[in-house]
Amino acid sequence: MEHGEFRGPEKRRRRRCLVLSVALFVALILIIIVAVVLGLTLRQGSNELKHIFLDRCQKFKDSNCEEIWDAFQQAYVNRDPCQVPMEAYDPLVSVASFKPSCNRMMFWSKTKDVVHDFTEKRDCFVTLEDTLLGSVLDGLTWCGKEGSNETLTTGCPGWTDCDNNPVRSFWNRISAAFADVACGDVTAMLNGSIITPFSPTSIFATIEVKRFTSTRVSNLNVVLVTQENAVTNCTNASLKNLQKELDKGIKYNCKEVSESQLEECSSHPEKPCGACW
Ligand code: DVN
Repeated sequence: MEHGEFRGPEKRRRRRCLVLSVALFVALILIIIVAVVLGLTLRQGSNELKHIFLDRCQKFKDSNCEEIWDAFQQAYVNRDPCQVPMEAYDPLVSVASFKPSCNRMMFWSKTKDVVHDFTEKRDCFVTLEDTLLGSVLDGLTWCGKEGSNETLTTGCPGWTDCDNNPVRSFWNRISAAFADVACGDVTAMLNGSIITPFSPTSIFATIEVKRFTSTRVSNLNVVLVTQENAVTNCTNASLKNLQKELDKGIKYNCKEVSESQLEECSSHPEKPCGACW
């Protein structure tokens, strides 16, 4: 066999090796680029959340925001995001405790937008979302994972994916703390456009109402927000359940108030607080 005959296959083999080596090298570079971009994105998400948290926290005078951030993080960092019970946030509630606002506390259920539209325009009521802990994370999502000290803001379990997820446990825990300081006349804005304004699975029902005690709370005033197509009224069966759930000694009353009446009242912040219903 002529020496030259080896050159053909040998040449082709070398060329194949070269192409394969270049392909592997390019693939390795791409993997490194993806890993770095992913790492930066995750870190950016974590830094962004902390920035928002501290920015909102600093609106509350005399708050040690770094200490509050550290107490917040310890609840979920380096933990399975479906194994974060509400008690994990106990140290956070300790460093950012709630102050009672007797006769001004507003609870709500299925009325998030209308209640905050109302309370923002008039300085009559305080909702959980008006407090430090209720505002720093409102509308945000976060979690951790085992083996990492990162705060993740993507790839986290959703509200219903598992009970003990970081976001739901946070809202459950601070809702409990807010209800624990409820005092005097307490108001609850409920939704008259749904069949069960007092939903048995809501935070208001499962956590907050259960913590109203007649030693502090004298009245629960339900404001049932109705629209033209009102679905229900104050005789609703679920509201009767609410009355049964209430601690004995807390007086209950309910008023149907149209959304338009609330809007009209909001546009006249000079009106006395009690004039809207
Ligand atoms: O009294 C209020 C307030 O103090 C708060 O702490 O708890 C009470 C409101 O909770 P709620 O009674 O369960 O009323 P909602 O309207 O069913 O739920 C309140 C919020 O929980 C929702 O607005 C959701 O927050 P979001 O996404 O609008 O920022 C969240 N939520 C409840 N069920 C959810 C859910 N988010 C996603 N999926 C669900 N199934």
